Amino acid sequence: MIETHPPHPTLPLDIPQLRRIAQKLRRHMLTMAAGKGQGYIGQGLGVADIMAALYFHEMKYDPHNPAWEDRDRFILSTGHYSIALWAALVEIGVLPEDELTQYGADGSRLEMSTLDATPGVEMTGGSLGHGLGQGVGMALGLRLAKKISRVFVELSDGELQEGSTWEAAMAAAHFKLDHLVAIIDCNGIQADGPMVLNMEPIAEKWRAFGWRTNEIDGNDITQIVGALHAARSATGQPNAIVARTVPGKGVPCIERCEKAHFLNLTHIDWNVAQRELEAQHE
Ligand SMILES: Cc1ncc(C[n+]2csc(CCOP(=O)(O)OP(=O)(O)O)c2C)c(N)n1
Repeated sequence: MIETHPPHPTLPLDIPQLRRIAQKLRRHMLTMAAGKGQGYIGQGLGVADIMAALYFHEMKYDPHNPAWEDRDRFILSTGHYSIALWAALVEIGVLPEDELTQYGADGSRLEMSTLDATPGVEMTGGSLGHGLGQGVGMALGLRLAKKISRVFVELSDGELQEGSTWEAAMAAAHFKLDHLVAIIDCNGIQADGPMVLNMEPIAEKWRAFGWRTNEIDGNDITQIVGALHAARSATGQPNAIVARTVPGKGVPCIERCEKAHFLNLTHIDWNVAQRELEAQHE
């Protein structure tokens, strides 16, 4: 069993606490999108529960030292989901909350796509299809360095249409990278609406590539935590978590958007969105 306790004294949080954190992450994301008037908010809201579980429960991570060499690594392969990472890094204390208003601003550290110059970011994102390969490289490097750190890679269903993802998947299984966890955000959308290619059955594909695979509701914190715990005990196989998420989760007017890939003032009244989020109580 992998030792995962983070060094932060208040972590890991339990399930009810994680639900509250996910709500706070959604609030941060709406603050960013409303401030800029636009953003990749649908995806961010969709993965809020996953981000809460990773940063506040599962990852070995020291927010006082985000470059700590023994940390678990998180790679956001979908760089345009940066809004979700900024929310997590603000909530855990790596970035200051007053920077949220800088999302997407010129010269900001909170770019619309991740930049590795920002504290807490492992790699620059934007060019899709590279995160899993980078994760495989990191996992191999950590093994060579005899580190016990794990590597978590978030990628999207759209990235399953890129050959580089499957090349990385083959390599991970070949090298038996059991300290690698891929979380595939299956939100069913791509840039222009629904998925262009049918990628189903997604879980079976990962199993066929030699990955220990769990398919879950990616907006159910109990299921997310369960799948992350299961991944701790993998031996000799990398782990895939196929997470079915709802774009805009928690904000009905965004959930209803047919094209939730990039939203601006023509699609969303941000005041309504914020009120709807606050109306969600456990
Ligand atoms: C290699 C590459 N090709 C195209 C793009 C342009 N692009 C940005 S986001 C996006 C949609 C990708 O869909 P998905 O990864 O499933 O993300 P989601 O719809 O959830 O935002 C595309 C095509 C890119 N960033 N990188």
